[in-house]
Amino acid sequence: MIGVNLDTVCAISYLSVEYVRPPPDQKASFDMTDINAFIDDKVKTTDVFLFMKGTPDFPQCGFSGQVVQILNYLGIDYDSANVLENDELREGIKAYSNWPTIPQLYVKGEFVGGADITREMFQSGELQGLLEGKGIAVRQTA
Ligand SMILES: N[C@@H](CCC(=O)N[C@@H](CS)C(=O)NCC(=O)O)C(=O)O
Repeated sequence: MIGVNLDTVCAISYLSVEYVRPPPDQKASFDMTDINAFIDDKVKTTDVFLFMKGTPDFPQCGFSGQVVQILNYLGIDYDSANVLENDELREGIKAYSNWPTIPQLYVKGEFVGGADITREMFQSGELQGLLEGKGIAVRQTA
């Protein structure tokens, strides 16, 4: 099988998203004047929150899809926000975490990491330990 670079997958899926994105007047809006407050509220009131490209049912980037797969495999209850729907959110989450890329996974208000960190923590069992340590039920262990 020919190896596929995930950056390329992400770039391709991103381009297709841009292509189908509705014109600005139809663009979805979070209706939030203070994006920082919105992010702060989401990560502090939801046990597990994922900022991603696309949705859990339809990830629009390979990296976001990887984190979704891990969370689903572990049977975690989580909520998510699609940064492709809102440029303020897309930039705001990077500033909030001081982390330059998406996806971004939060557990009980704590930034865990992006796709690489989440995957490494999952493979080592550290992610399961972190979740269980915070009282979050994990269905599967690696
Ligand atoms: N190595 C990163 C991969 C994620 C990544 O590189 N994301 C890029 C491309 S999808 C990104 O968010 N770029 C900034 C942006 O699109 O706003 C991780 O572990 O999460």
